[in-house]
Amino acid sequence: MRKLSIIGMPMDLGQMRRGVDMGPSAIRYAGINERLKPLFDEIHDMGDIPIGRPEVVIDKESNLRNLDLVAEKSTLLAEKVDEVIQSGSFPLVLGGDHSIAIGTLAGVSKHYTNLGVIWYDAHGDLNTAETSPSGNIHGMPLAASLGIGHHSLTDIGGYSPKIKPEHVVIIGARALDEGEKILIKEKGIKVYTMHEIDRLGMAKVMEETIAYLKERTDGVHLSLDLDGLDPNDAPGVGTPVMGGISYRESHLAMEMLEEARIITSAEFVEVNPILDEKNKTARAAVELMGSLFGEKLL
Ligand code: EXY
Ligand code: MN
Ligand code: MN
Ligand code: MN
Repeated sequence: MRKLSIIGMPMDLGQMRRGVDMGPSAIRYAGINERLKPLFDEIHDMGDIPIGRPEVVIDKESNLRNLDLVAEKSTLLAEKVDEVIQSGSFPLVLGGDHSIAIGTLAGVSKHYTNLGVIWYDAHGDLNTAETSPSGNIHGMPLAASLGIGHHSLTDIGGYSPKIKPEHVVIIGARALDEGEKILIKEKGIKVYTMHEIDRLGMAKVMEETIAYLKERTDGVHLSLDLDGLDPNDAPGVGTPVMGGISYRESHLAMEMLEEARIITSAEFVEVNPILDEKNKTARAAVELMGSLFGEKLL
């Protein structure tokens, strides 16, 4: 029996552009439930984790924006995700800015010995308070999940690290800060930048990614930041970077993941309907989910 649980995480506290808190609504409006219904025996839309409208607070000691709030809300998400996995259902989390991944991974990783992660993103999200140019936590969730950064972020769920660097594959990178580049080299994180995607083609990139993770991991989380896609295909994001992965290449990537049957949890983040063109980015997210979960044309 194939069960899916959808969890909305309308959190915009990890960055400064309002509107990404409406991501889950935009994705539901784009028809996620109807689209995925034929692909599962059961779909349970669990609604949204309550975030409220808290005031922006900058942590005095670390300078991190909304540190305590992000930690508090991430804990709620981690508990919900944990519950979903325990019930034998596939957790699909809708963001929210990418800081939500801290909570998602805290809920997922305890169920695996060696959890793999595909980080589909223009960015590395490998900053810490020390290396961040912005103080925005959405630029830090991958580092935090690796156990690097402020303890309030690394210790969500009461354990750290959530993942090991050799089990991470970043796909689509084209905007990395200096500290992130150093960390990637130091930890030996596998990265397919846009250069490799152009040069090898997405099919080869995914073949290699799948083989790499199959060999090393017992489950794979897909953390898909819509800004991994080119802004022409996904304009509704807070930190767009030109020259990204195309809509077609992204479909191919999702189809290959589906064929390989390696994905055990997923999140789609950074959809900001205020910055979007007629909900194009949320619609792209839903269409990609269709491919990820096995929609077939014929
Ligand atoms: N690297 C920049 C920072 O840390 O501020 C930008 C981060 C954007 C993070 C996003 C959504 O993937
Ligand atoms: Mn990101
Ligand atoms: Mn990004
Ligand atoms: Mn196709």
